[in-house]
Amino acid sequence: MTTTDLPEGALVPFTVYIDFESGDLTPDPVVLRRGLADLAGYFLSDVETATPADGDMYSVHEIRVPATNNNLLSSTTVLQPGKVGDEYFMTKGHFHATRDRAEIYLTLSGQGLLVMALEDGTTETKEMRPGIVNYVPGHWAHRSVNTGDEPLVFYAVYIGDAGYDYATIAEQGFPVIVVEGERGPEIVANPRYRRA
Ligand code: S6P
Ligand code: ZN
Repeated sequence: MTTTDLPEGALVPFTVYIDFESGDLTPDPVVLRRGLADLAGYFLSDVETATPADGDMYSVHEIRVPATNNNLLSSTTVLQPGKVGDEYFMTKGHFHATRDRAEIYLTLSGQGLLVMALEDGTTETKEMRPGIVNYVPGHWAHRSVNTGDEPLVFYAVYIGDAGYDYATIAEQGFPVIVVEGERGPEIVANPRYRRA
């Protein structure tokens, strides 16, 4: 089949392999790597106090298709274990720029928590472990947190034109944070949360 045979907007079917342990794709266009410096200001403590302190926090590996609402974008995220102060390593977190766009997370390896929040400050936190599908409806900001000792690897599928609004979370934070308590992970109020 030549591309001239395709209906408008259609793509040629393709296949990608995902290594569930590493999160690597084949083929693998890694689109994003975020280190401690990129997360400066996201934790209560200074990122320079992080353990481990080697600078890497997470990578995103995307299965690329045009970012339009007739396509499903998808990616793996590999979030390393570690802490900044008492807070576990986490993603920046975002609302979708097109607020009503939903998303699905399937955890492939590791363990963690998925923290979600509406703009009015309502929160929901759900477990992430291999086999769990987390449905993130539109309008919910979402952040994943690695509460384990191994990389947290998950596969996310989202409507192509969802986009990213990082600024709201960067300014306001999430209403809750996830810290290591005496008996494991604890979800506590974020003293720095500012509602719009
Ligand atoms: C995209 C989806 C994920 C995140 C990734 C990194 O809609 O939610 O692929 O982009 O987990 O998190 P963040 O908050 O830095 O984009
Ligand atoms: Zn998202």
